[in-house]
Amino acid sequence: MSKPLEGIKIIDFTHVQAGPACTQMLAWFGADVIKVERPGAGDVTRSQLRDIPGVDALYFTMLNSNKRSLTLDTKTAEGKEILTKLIKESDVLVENFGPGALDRMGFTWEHIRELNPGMIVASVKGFSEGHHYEDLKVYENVAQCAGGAASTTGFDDGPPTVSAAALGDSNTGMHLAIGILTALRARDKTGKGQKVAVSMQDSVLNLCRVKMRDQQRLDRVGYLEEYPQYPHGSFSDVVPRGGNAGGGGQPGWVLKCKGWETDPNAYIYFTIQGHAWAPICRAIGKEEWIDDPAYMTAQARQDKIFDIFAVIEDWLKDKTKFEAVDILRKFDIPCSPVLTMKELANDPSLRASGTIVEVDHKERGKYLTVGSPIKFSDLKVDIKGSPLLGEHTDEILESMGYSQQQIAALHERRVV
Ligand code: CAO
Repeated sequence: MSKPLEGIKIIDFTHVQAGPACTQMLAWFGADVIKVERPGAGDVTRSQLRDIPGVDALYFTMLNSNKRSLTLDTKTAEGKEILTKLIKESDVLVENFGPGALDRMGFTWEHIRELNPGMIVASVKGFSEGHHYEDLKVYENVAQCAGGAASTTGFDDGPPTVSAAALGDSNTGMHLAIGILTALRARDKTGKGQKVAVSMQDSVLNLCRVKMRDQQRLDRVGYLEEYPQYPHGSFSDVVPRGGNAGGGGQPGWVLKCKGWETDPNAYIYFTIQGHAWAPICRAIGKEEWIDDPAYMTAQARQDKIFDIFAVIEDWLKDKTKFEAVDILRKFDIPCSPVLTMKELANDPSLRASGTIVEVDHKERGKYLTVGSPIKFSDLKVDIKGSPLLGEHTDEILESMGYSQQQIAALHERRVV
């Protein structure tokens, strides 16, 4: 079956996580993604946090599946010549170098556009162009702090806290993928390429939209009723850290289950969805609360929400997180066990859906990765192992018209 992005050739100048997450997804959907790496070294994640000596680290293999690897020193004249040819025959160039690196290499947007007017040049930077921090290099947690996630995450009595979810990296990559697909659609109509730029700060902020909502509510009314600080604590003039409170109109919290004293993940997330109040009361054996004016509306419950959670925890104390959810699901209550990476890795449903997949790697053998979170009715996403450094250099150069002799000479001079 032909894949939707088949025929789209992408020069993948990305490294670490933000860029590779984007190009990996495009490769899954059929694009020919040529990862261009420095000879001898490659993407720094090949050697970061290795679990097997001398073998590409999981950090690399889990972000670079379905790609081809071309080694090329783009700072040499011959390397620039090869890159120039590649630009002429490709559709998209994706990069997440530090600010100005592509320009310093001699490939400004203007120059690339001259070489190939249909080319889409997609970039990730820490901050957007013209921003007063535009010169900064940025990693994941830096972006989470710059984008408003850290100041609003954690508990009121603790420091700003970063999330384990890659809001700065992979999230930015997903934004970039949307930008690239949009630019490809525009090119279908106009024949022209364009520059697509996504900043990590903006991408984090985009996911913190409801916190910006809360800032404006706070400015107007001086409190935020769904935060644990309300009504017993106090508010300053900035959105506080809300702990595990539900971010929407539904109060929620992480609640202890049987075994929490020894198992740090023996918890469920419990949501008190307004219209589910009666089923909640029935589920936890508190029928008398259903029609009690002191409990029957969300507003009436607000000042005793933590007392209510304490009662639910008492109900949970002889149930494991899985037993609890199995009961609560029958009452249509939005909840989930707090799942560990180990539980997720072995989850039969995730294996069956292809969200957790086992892939083969030439040197490492089998490893687990996270497959496509997007499911299609007419596309089966087939996840392949990541390429070894320079694994496809010769075949790519041959397809560009270089002879065996020329390729051997390029290897000799360490251009590839
Ligand atoms: N051949 C020759 N040179 C190459 C090359 C190749 N194939 N590929 C890269 N290079 C060179 C670049 O030209 C650049 O050289 P100069 O700085 O001399 O111009 C250098 O390698 C790469 O620089 P860099 O700034 O990208 O790398 P770094 O390790 O210093 O910084 C990072 C890493 C991630 C902080 C920076 O790339 C960055 O801020 N990127 C944008 C934001 C981003 O994506 N961050 C997320 C990363 S995931 O957490």
